[in-house]
Order: sequence, then structure tokens, then C-alpha cells
Amino acid sequence: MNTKDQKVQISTFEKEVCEGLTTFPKYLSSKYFYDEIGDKLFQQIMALPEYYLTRAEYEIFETHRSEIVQSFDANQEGFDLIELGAGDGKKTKVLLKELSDKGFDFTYVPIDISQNAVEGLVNDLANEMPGIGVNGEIGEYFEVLDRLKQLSDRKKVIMVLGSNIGNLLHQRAIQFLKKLCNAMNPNDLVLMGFDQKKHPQKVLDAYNDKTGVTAAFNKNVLTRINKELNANFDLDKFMHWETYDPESGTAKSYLVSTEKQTVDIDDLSLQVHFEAWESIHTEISQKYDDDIVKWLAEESGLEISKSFADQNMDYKDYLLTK
Ligand code: AVI
Repeated sequence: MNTKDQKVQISTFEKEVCEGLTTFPKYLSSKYFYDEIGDKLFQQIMALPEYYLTRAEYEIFETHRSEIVQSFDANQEGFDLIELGAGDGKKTKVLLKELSDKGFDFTYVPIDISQNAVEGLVNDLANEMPGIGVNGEIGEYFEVLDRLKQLSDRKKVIMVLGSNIGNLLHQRAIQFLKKLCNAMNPNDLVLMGFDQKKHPQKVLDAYNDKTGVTAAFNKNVLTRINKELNANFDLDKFMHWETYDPESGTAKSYLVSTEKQTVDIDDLSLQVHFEAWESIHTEISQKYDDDIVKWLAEESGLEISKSFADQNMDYKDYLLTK
């Protein structure tokens, strides 16, 4: 491909940035938070005192690891443990260790959109748990689901942890779960984390930490547009804003323009105008209860077979079957 052809081809990032910033109200997808800097910021978020989700899921795995891995392979036939959005795999290591200590026959297939994350995790595991078969894959959720059947020819246990499903609106979550269901054989299982509805202030604090890491994470989408599309967003003229609606259970993140301004995105030959206090919606982080999870599962052809909660009931992991 020559330079001219490369220029003509418009990337999904360019297309979506253009669409999101030329419509009203403006929006950008949270999937663009994640590059090398975004991955590091998310690691910092997971260690924040306010961000209870990671610790809650870790506690669930520590407490229920024996029962969880037992239900993965009750018939002892061997299986592939496929994790969508594996990240640094910190919580998963609790389950991997349990599986390996109990002598289960399994291969771990961590899949993530970030090449960094997958390579880091594969290297870590080679050092920390050399006895485990690991087969890392790079890919985006929906795209990976299309080739899930090819990735494994034995029993599949598919994990989607960290309440990653919460970054999808319900209709999109159902599309995702339907695809997941289609890729499953009757014996296959899903282990999925769903952050639960709780005191609204606790949710707001988790997405609006005092140290400003979440704000930097949110603004990273603007940093990426600056770097990758030659734009001149002034990050100091946008503020991170979080809302939580306890009725719907939806937490929403915005970037709010603190003054009337115009931003140039040179690679898109685009000028974007912002009124003072105009917003860009960047992320949803959905919170659930048993009824919502049951509804999502049923709409998608799945069924809840078990659930595991942390002591505070802040968070639950559900085992889903077809
Ligand atoms: C990855 N995802 C489930 C996180 C969440 O809780 O929505 C991303 C995040 N956004 C802000 N803080 C963390």
C-alpha cells in the first residue's frame, strides 16, 4: 500500500471521532480510552480506594475459588478457559492457581484489544505459573466472538470479568450476549462480573476519585485525538463530570467544555465548535441487580445457574449456561 492509499483509507477511529463530534449531543466511545497511557491509568484506577469493583471481584475469587473452578469442569473432561478483556489478569490468577493446584486439564486463552496487555500477561504467567498452557490472542470483543468457535475445539468456559459488560448499553449488551450464546455449545459456560446497584454516592465516588486519575483517564480520549489525528484540544478547558441515575443504574461520564471554544482536528479537516458548558458523553458504566441480569440473560438465550457475591454485596459474578 503506498502513502496515498493509506491516506484515503479512513480508520474506524477517524470515522467515529468525526461522527461523534459533529452530532448533537456530542459523544466519543470509551473504547478509545485504552492505549499504552490509558492502560496504565486504568491499572491505577483499579488500585484506587474509591474503585471498589476490582477488590470486590478479587474477594469473590479468593473466597469461592474452590466452588467456582469445580463448576468449570464438573465432568473432568478438560476445557479452554477463554477470557475476553483479560487486561493484567490479576484477579484471574487466583482462579488459575486454584485450577493448576487441583490438577485440572485446561488451557488459558486471554484475549484483549491491547497488545501490550496480552504480551505482558503471557510473559508474567510464563514466569509465575510456568506449568499452565497459555494461548494469548489480540482482538476486539465483538470480532473475537465471530471466531470463538475456531479458537477452541473442546469445552469452553468464557470469562468476562470486571463488569466490562457495563460499558455497553443494554441493547448492545444483549447483542453481545446473543453472539456469545451462538458461539457456545450446550455444555459451555460463561462467568461474568456485574457491578451491583448500591448507595449512589459510592458509585459516584468510584468514578470521580479525589486524585483525578479517572479524570485523566477520561481525558485520554482527547489526548489520543491530539496525537493521532493532529488536533489541538486544550485539556485544561474540559472537565470530567460524572452522573449516576439510581433508577436506571446508569453511571455516565462526560467531558464538559468550560468555555466557548473551537478545536481543530487537522487530519479530519474538521473544526469542532463547543458552546460554554457543552458536553461530550464518553462512557456508561451500568450497575445491575439480579432482575436486570436475569432479563439480559433471558433475552439472549442464557440462564443464570449460580452467582457469587462479595461480603458487601457490591458486586456479583454469575455463572451462565445455554
Ligand atoms: C472497564 N470498565 C468496566 C471500567 C468501568 O468501571 O466502567 C472502566 C472505568 N471507567 C472509569 N473508571 C473505570
